[in-house]
Amino acid sequence: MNEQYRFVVVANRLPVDEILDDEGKREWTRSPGGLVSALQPTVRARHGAWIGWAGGTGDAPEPFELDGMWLHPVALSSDELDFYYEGESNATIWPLYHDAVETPAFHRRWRQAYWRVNQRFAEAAAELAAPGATVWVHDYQLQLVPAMLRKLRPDLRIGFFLHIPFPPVELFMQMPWRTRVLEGLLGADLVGFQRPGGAENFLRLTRTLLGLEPDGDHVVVDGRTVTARAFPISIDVAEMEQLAADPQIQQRAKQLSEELGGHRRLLLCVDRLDYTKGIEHRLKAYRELLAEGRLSNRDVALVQVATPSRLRVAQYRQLRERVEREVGRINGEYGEVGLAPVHYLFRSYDREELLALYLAADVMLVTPLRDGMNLVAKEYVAARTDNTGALVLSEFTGAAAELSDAFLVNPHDVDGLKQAFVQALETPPDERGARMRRMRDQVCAYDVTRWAKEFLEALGECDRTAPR
Ligand code: ADQ
Repeated sequence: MNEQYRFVVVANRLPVDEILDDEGKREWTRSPGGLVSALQPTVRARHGAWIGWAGGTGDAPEPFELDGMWLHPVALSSDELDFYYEGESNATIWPLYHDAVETPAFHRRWRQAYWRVNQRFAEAAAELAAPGATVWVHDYQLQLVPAMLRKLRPDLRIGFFLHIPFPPVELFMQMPWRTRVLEGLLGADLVGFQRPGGAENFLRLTRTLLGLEPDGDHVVVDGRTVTARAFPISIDVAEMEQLAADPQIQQRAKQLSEELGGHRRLLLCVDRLDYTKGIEHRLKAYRELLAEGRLSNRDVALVQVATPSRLRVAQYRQLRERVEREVGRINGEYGEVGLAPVHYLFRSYDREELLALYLAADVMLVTPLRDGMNLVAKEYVAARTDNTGALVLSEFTGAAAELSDAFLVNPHDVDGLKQAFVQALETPPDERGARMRRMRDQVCAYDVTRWAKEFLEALGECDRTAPR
């Protein structure tokens, strides 16, 4: 029998990126990101493994060790990439769970691929987990894994964390295979959400769909107790602060400000190019402010970093076209030579350049139509170690519950957005500083390590027997 592990993480992606060396030989580097930094010490300490897709199609690479983690790639065929990943995960579940801000598409062959791939992940976990091990399953691509895994291995302690919002009952009911998803999640001992509202929606559904009787934060199903609670995810604060203190990054931030014209104030937006992020509403508000003369391209510049994302999905390609047309329109109508009102950067950045942008930004605009948490907002706050800067934040992000000192907005209200942009720029430095200090206290007190620790402690404490 192969080696088994006391702690297993199951996520759609492995925490690595493939690079080819000069001779075309494959190498792996750890992908940056809070989740990996939070989980790696735990994986290591518990002699653990991580199961996930490595990125390509066809046969999966052989399992390997990296930075103290045992990484176990799961294969996807190119049809499965189309149907399980781009179809069911990103064109059905993603829009539905984000308030259906884009219309979800429902196709039987997509969901069949989703079932098949979830079964593959569950089987890999069943094989790798030691007797009585803890398995932590992540996110909307793998909602059936908890029940599938429990069937194979009832001895395991299974946790599930959903990184995106869990929708209200009325929306969830649109899913043609809604009962199966719910039962899939109920295979876990602990189901974690970003916000208490997600846990409430989930527990309410167990009553509506399955006739169960949720009680407080748990529900009894098939003689087992399943707990549902909120664990708001956070960021690696120490990493942010360390980068913010780096003289080279500070120098780069100065250089960025000078390149924008020195005195011009910088409004920064950093999003994956996704229709949930409210990019179009934000650009419209900015265009109207320029049109009305309330802002001028001589005094401000907006930098929109748009990370390429899911470009094989039609809705994402169309969004890209609309955003790029709007940026062209704004620059065409309100720009001058050397003074573009919008700087649009369609690419990924390393952490250093992102940090330099955070340090250079006078105001950060984070205005999604719906977002499970939004780590960009927390990263910006963590990076502002001198308590300068201002955050405009959508009420519809998970982060808004913790960052109530931001300039909170309803992103559907264009006049409200305009008001908030101007207010964030014009509020006196004292008040901006006080707001930032309170937000920093909040983010620093609850970082991603604490998030992981609290989830795993709660999972360890789950009493899995039904109350008598
Ligand atoms: P995302 O929707 O991807 O995450 P977010 O939480 O903002 O959104 O995380 C994005 C991450 O990517 C941040 O760490 C950011 O720094 C980084 N990033 C963005 N643009 C980049 C660029 N151009 N170059 C390099 N890095 C970039 C999902 C959910 C969120 C939830 C997270 C974590 O949608 O609601 O907060 O998972 O649970």
